[in-house]
Amino acid sequence: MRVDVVTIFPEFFDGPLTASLLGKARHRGLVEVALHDLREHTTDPHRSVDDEPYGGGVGMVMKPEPWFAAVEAIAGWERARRILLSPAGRRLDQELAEELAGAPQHLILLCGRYEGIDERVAEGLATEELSVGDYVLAGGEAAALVVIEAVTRLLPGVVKEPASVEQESFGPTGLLDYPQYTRPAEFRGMGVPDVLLSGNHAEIEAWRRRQALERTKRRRPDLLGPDLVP
Ligand code: JA8
Repeated sequence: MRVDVVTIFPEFFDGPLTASLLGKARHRGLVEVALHDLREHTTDPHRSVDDEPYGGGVGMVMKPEPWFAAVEAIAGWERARRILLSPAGRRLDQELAEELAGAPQHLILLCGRYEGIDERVAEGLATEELSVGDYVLAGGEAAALVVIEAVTRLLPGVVKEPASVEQESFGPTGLLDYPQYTRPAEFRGMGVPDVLLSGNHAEIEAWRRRQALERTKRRRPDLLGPDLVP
């Protein structure tokens, strides 16, 4: 998988891309992430990336030219999924993350800032707009990191135990995960459900299925489908 990120803050990504799962996946060559500074694609002496909105109003709007220049300088850009992070985009979910992890294994993530981006970037450059949730961030960078992490951990060989991807919340079961415990058996007066200490694997599996279903009903009834929403 190849991911190109266009941003005015490439340094925003330094920590998250080197630490933990992403750092390891990059080190192992399972995902390649390249950062592109939008300002490098400006042509004026002030390296301007924004301007006043036509029609007036508050704030600044990001200019289209640097976006087109930055993306068109990326090899293979025409065949890539070119994703503009935006609160107005399609909401990312596990199904979309799985789709993005498949072909064409080349993503270009466009991270906007300010009050908005000239609409011609969404219309004529991006293939789609994507949001990570119904709240407004200060820019697309944190959203891009969410996309990169959600997609990377689905790539073959990134997560050691494929079973941990299969049974997790929003995984193929469509349910939230069951509660987990480890030692000690008693901690600050809080115990561990007896069934987990019983060694009875059939009973443990039945308990886990019941717990997953119960907590999904209680916390996220929307995941069980419209019929089951109270
Ligand atoms: C924002 Br500014 C900006 C750019 C992209 C996104 S995605 C999201 N939820 N908020 C804000």
